[in-house]
Formats: sequence, C-alpha cells, structure tokens
Amino acid sequence: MNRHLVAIIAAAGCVLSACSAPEVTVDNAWIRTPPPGMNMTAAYLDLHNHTAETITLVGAVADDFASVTIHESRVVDGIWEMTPLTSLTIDAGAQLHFRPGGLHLMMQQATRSVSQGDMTSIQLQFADGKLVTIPAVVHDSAP
Ligand SMILES: [Cu+2]
Repeated sequence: MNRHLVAIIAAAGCVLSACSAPEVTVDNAWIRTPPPGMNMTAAYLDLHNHTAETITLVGAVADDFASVTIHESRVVDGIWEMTPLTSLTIDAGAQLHFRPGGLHLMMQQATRSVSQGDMTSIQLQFADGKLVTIPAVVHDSAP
C-alpha cells in the first residue's frame, strides 16, 4: 500500500470517528416558546468542555433572534433578578448547565414567531474564535 493511500484512509477514519479530538460539545439545547405577544424568551443547554484548556464563552447569535445575551438569574434580596454576563469561563473537562432559574441565553428581538416543536439554531462564540453551531428545539416547558 503506498503512503498516499494510507494517509487517505487515516483521514477517512478520522472523519468517521470524529478523530476523537477533544472538543466542546453542546447537548439538550432548547428554547422556551415565547409568551403570547412577547418577542423574547430564554434558551437552555448543556455545555461540556472536553479540551485540556479553559475556554471562555463570549457570546452567541441565533437564526431567529436578533439579540442573544448570556444571563444568570439569581435571587437578590428576595427578588429574582437577571444579570447579564459578558463572558463565562469553563474549566478543562468541566460542564456548564444552562437551566431555568440559573444560567440562560436571553433571546430577544425574535425575527419570526416560533412555536412548540420548531427547530432553530444557535451559534456559540468563544474567546479563541471557535464557533459552535447547535440545533435547538422550541418547547412550551422544560423537556
Ligand atoms: Cu434573562
């Protein structure tokens, strides 16, 4: 077998197994159906940093919302408040869970109406320039 062919087979195997390269994965992404008459809502997901380095989430964009910001809900003096975050670091090997009542992506300025079962797309932006595009399904309540 010539060297060229070996290289091609190795490359093909790499595609099939995703090279098992360390990467950032996003699972269980969903967007809550915007309340009637509202053009904003929140998105939730699980983010897993499989790499050996700390990564920093710096923002996101979405197909169906003109504005996406990282928010954290917390209770301040007995009142629920949402704090915008400019970035979020995820340690090597760590997971972050965006959940109702905690971290979420604030989705504002909807550019089309979405409803239960619709698929939409979110693109996460990291400080190193990495972009991770994920599908998100629209649900009336937490799936
Ligand atoms: Cu919010």
